[in-house]
Amino acid sequence: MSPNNKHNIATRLCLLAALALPMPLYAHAIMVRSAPEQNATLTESPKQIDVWFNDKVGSEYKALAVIDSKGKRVDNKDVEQESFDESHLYATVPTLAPDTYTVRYRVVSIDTHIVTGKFQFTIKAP
Ligand SMILES: [Cu+2]
Repeated sequence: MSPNNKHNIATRLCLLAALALPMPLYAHAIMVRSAPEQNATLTESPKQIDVWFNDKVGSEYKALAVIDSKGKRVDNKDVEQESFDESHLYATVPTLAPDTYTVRYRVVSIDTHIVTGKFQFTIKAP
């Protein structure tokens, strides 16, 4: 079994444990909120993208990218973690044209697992 497979199984077991326990001691990070919200339709560009997790996440290996419908990365590559709320990451964006954008994120959970995910939002001309 490759180390990769072992990691995947460990991640699944962890996810099951997280679902089974109401308050896991070492949480597997799950995104619980974002701004813009998942699948939101906006009439003007946001100034930044925010994501919040169910627990604080590691300060290393954090990543947040905004990608337009053609696959081009458009954010300012300046992801930050809020110092007084370590569950909160944000990155700024330039003024975005009407399009559907995909936000991709990667963080390290307190339980040391790497968590990745994505969501979309749309900007429509007013
Ligand atoms: Cu985990």
